[in-house]
Amino acid sequence: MGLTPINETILAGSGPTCARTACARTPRRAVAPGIQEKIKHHPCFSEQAHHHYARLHLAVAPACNIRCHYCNRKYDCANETRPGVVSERLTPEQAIKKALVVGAAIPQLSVVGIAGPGEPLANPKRTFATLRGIAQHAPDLRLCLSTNGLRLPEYAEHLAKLHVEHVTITMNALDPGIGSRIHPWVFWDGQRLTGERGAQVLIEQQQEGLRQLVRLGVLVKINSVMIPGINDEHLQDVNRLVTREGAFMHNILPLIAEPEHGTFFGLSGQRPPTPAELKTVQDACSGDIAIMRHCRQCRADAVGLLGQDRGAEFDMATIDTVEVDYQAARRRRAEVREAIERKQGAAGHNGGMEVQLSPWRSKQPPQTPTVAAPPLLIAVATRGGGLINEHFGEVSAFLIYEASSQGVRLIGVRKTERYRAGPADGTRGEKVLSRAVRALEGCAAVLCAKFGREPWRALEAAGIVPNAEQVDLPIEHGVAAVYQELLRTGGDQGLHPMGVVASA
Ligand code: CLF
Ligand code: SF4
Repeated sequence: MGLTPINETILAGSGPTCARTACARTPRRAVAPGIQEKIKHHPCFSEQAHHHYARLHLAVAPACNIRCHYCNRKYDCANETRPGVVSERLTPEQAIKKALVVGAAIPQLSVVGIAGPGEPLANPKRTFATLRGIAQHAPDLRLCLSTNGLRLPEYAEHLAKLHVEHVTITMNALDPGIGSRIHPWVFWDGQRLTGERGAQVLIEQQQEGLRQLVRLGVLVKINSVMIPGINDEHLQDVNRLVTREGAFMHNILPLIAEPEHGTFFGLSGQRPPTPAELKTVQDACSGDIAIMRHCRQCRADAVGLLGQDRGAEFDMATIDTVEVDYQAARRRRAEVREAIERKQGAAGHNGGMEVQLSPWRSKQPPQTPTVAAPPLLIAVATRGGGLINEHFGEVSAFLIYEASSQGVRLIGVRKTERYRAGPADGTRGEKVLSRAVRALEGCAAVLCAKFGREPWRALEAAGIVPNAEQVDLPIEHGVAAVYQELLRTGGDQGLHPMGVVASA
């Protein structure tokens, strides 16, 4: 598709042209300056930060104290990205060295988290030794922890004392009947409690842990796994409670359940939600709490920007041979942060919540739209920096943007498998390609740095416009430009709202 340059008239007339206007339109609580400071470098707690800052997960916590029907910690594969999965388990000493080495090699590193492969607070000695070591040797790195919450009330104060500023609690239910269908048992007080008894204890501990962390000034994100037919209709209740109790953000994730993962849900045929189902629940929950829409469902040993896992570069055999000048590494991280902040300042982003709805910015004053334009979904391939800069064949997850007369906003992430990964096997390639095209269902266009011939044809055949003309442009500008082009040409192509092409 040939694209005209950005049409400033349509851009300006399509909606608000500054973040302030977007905020005014979006029912969302204001972010206090102190909180802004805490989230602006955190790739999970700030949507804008995820384009620029990296996280590291240290896999020091092998044991777990509950059972989740979506988890199997035995399964590992280099291409597998989901919580609970790791290639190497680390001692606290190894983990601290890894953090220092990664922090020198990736100066965008801003957060070090412990997220498994089991439950960090079921392995308190290892977890706290690791957190203490990082705080001592690299105090500029923020500490983060992800927990099932069972032992949170016991350790909340300890976490706050160690300056763990961000904690995620996975909370899937408030109702023990629903909870027991997800968590069949919990290990509590020396015994295994099954069914609703176990779920009840878990739920009470999670809520008490949340209250304590909020009281201690720790920012809490709630992760809820959406499981159709089990807790999908219940998640709004969870959302109301965690909002009331002071959680900062709610991340509603789709269940991952493939038979080859060997999980109960994978083997029993439990289906994940469709992207539309997930978005409906996320939209219904977005009121007075930030809704996370850019989660990548990371491995418990993930390294790098959220969309660019570099774990394979940092195995312990390699790390053991590396010498690092830690002071120089820290200075370099500070320089990189300053450079990113300057860039964000120039672009008008402040790393805060307004970026959940990021209107494109026009050089022209706003004008009244002449037409009511339909919203369209547009997929983007990026490897970071907030730019359209990834090859279609290298994408492991597309960012999905909704463009409308109101602006451009990120509404989700759709995972796929890298088309160019693995052996050049025709059958595998076809399968991966058809899965990638299916992942883009409902999208009007996909913007990448480059496409191979086969993907280009497959996308066109599916009624999805491939576009490689926005390379290295900021995502929102590229999406805005393509949106206008689609509106301009859509009449000829039978383009319908939300990206469905009538002839496809
Ligand atoms: Fe890791 Fe989690 Fe901290 Fe982020 S991940 S412990 S809050 S630093 Fe982030 Fe990964 Fe989603 Fe987790 S994208 S799975 S929400
Ligand atoms: Fe797996 Fe985490 Fe659940 Fe434990 S709490 S069973 S590690 S998903």
